[in-house]
Amino acid sequence: MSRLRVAIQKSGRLAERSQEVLRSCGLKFARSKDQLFWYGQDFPVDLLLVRDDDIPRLLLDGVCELGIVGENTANEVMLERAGQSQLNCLRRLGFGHCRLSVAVPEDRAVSTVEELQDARIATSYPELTRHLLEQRGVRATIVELSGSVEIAPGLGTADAISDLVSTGTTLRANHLRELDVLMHSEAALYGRVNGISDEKRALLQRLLSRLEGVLQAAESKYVMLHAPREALQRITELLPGVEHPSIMPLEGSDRIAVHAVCGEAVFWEHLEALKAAGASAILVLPVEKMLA
Ligand code: PRT
Ligand code: ZN
Repeated sequence: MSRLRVAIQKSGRLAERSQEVLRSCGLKFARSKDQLFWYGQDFPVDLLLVRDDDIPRLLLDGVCELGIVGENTANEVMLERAGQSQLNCLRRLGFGHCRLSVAVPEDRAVSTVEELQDARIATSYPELTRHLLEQRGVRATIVELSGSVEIAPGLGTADAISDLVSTGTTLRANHLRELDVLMHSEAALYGRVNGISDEKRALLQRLLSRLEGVLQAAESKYVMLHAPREALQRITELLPGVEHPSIMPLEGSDRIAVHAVCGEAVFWEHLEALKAAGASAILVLPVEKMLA
């Protein structure tokens, strides 16, 4: 029987959430002693635990069918291998958010990246940085570094940097100023869709549909309330992400019960507006699983 292999980061910023998202799809794993290969117990999907930078190449080389990695890393490798077969981004996963930004020393008098024509830019993302700068008409000399990019301007080896930023603390600590964002990134599930057997493709579809359910459920809320029958249209409009709620009559009353799955976040403001439209007994419940 066919099995799928998913590569995830062994340790680091994406490791825990990657395991979590697969577990929430009902996958369970028996950990091996070397910790690099986890066998899937109830569902024929195994895990490969590796460095995040290796994930796109493992996919492209056919070692695994799926991988969870930052869009920044996937795009860097795809640009390296431009013209060859590429990866499919199957689903963004909603964690590992960051941005690839250009930063300059605080005291440097520039206000746009366009002013960095022919400057030396240090980065761990040479292809991505070159590509995104070229799109904006900026030709730069890329100084490739594998880490500690933020110290390059201080050492005099670069005029600016292009690096991942989340809170901005690292930039501030190194007296750098964020000039502009080149791209936003988050963790995503990538896959090799071509050149896999029909059996593997069917497994992949099953896993994707579970994943879609988990991610949609995480964003959804089940809302129950009572309302005057004549307010139904207004109430439906006020429920975020709802088109067709379920309606039930209430015994001995001219009011109705309305149940709906809200596909978007439900805030206090929504509840207050519902109440003002005549709703009462409003309950908001989390949704655990969903299958469309
Ligand atoms: O060992 P391995 O190679 O697997 O891990 P790694 O050290 O290369 O990667 P890791 O775990 O640091 O990051 C994995 C992925 O997390 C990245 O490819 C991004 O997709 C994502 N991510 C999200 C980040 C950040 N946020 C982030 N802030 N990756 C790195 N950083 C670094 C950044 O490079 C800078 O040094 O954090 C510093 C800036 O953070 P702030 O909060 O000070 O702005
Ligand atoms: Zn890495």
